[in-house]
Amino acid sequence: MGFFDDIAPLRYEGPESDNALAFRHYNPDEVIAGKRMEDHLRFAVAYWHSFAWEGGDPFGGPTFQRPWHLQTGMGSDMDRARVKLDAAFDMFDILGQPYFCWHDADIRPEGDSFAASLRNFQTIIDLIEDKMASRRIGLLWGTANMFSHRRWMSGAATNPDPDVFAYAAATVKTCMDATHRLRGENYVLWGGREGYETLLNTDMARELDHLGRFLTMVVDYKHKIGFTGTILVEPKPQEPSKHQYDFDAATCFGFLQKYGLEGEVKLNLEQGHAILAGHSFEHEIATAAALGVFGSIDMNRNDYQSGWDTDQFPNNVPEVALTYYHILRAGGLTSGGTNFDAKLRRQSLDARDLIAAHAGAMDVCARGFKAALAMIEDGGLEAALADRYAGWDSPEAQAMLQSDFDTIFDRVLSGAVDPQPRSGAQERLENYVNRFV
Ligand code: XLS
Ligand code: NI
Ligand code: NI
Repeated sequence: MGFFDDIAPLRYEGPESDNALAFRHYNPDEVIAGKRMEDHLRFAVAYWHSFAWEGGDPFGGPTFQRPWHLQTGMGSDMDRARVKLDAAFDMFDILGQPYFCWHDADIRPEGDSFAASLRNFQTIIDLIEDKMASRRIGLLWGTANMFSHRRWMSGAATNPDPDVFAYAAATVKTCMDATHRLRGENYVLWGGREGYETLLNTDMARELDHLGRFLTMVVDYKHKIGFTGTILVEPKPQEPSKHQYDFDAATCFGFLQKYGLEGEVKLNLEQGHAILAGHSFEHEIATAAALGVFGSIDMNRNDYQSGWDTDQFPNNVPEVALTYYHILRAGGLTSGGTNFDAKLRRQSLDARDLIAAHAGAMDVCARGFKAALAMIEDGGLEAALADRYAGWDSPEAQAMLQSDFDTIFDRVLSGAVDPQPRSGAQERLENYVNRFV
């Protein structure tokens, strides 16, 4: 008996349905703005929170007790990894989402050496390849977990110990190879413990240079093996390190530019990380878009009161609508996707909680996306922007940008310039958005 055996594949039943395990708004095949909804939203399930996480928190141990978890599972580590894999693909069949994502450590047990871990990993990758062959599911991205095991406690690429840097490089190579083999569309690097706890023991300039070299090796290796997916860095300001080097989108762009990688690497932005950085999600998306490095999203948010990375499934349509509005303005999710890097609450024990969490999140995203699309098609916000900046359309304004301070000074002194404050109309624009969400 499988973990999800009593749950049938979800169907779209429309907004009036009272079936708890059905889609009310997400209709994968519905064509909107010239594309199937599935192809706009590009949903992905995160293997780690859904299958590897056991429901622990800093005050207590596992609550979930899945058949593949250590405490409750049968057989060897590899036996349990296979049971977990079967359960994962059973859930993918139920949800029918087009993508999933993994860290190496989510899918394979750690062995007692690098070579042993790699053997486990390759065995599981073979099994994943088989399962993917008979299904319509793709890998949105693969990544390496270089933050859980104690060897990574002082960082991976930024570790003071060159042996750890080496272990990290070899690990990322294997994860990139597997991602390439499974035809992954992106490869992600979230800077787990690439940061510091105290400057008393940290040579920041050296660590940043090492991180720059490491990322350059990632890009070189991508080209060497002919991986055509996008390399994505995922910003986060703190947690687990007190200070993470990839603080936010703007910080990451500065880093990429310093090491000459801004044409090679894009960003995977996560709503919860934006919140931790004191930003809105749309701020991060608009920043990345303005700098030409928008790539993909992790659509999981934090609790606004608790102050840590709670990784909740999205459940706020107006927020999601603004997120997709800015994504659509940036050209949509091209090779990126909407990954649910999200976990259940610790008390949500049941298989159907996991299905309902994803179904609800997909519905919230579909509603937000439709609202965003309606705003784009109506054009109200775009028209308001065009009007607000209309002064810059004049030849004089454009010429000014090409001139210099003295020329501008002369024009202002002559009395030709007379600034008149205008309303920013924020309430009217907020009311406008409210008509769509
Ligand atoms: C942690 C990150 C992580 C990345 C993948 O906060 O969100 O889950 O998405 O390593
Ligand atoms: Ni996160
Ligand atoms: Ni994430």
